[in-house]
Amino acid sequence: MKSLSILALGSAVLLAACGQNADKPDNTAEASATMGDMSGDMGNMAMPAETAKVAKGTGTVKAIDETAGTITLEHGPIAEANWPAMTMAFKAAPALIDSVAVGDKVAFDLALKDGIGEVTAIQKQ
Ligand SMILES: [Cu+2]
Repeated sequence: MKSLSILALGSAVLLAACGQNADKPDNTAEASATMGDMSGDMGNMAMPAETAKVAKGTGTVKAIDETAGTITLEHGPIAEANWPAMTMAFKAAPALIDSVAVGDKVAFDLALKDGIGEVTAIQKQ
């Protein structure tokens, strides 16, 4: 009888301990920190391969911002990005920005990531 009740007591304590562990704020924080790290790593590795695609477009240079590293293009529809014609600013490398002027009609390549396009090539037409 004695040993039985010790066993029962023992498992009750174990169960309580388990419940406590699961609800411990420390555990939760650890778990979400790990999740955050994982998704950060996955994001870095997976995004370029998964979502970067190249789109081609034509348009007119409306503005150039060398400080921000952007070219504003009034561009025609870009099917690859599901974009209608519009005017918007794109990131671009300094060499590309220097190669065009406001008012130029241009053909350009875009690298598309997460719905954001970066000009990777641009030629005056
Ligand atoms: Cu656009």
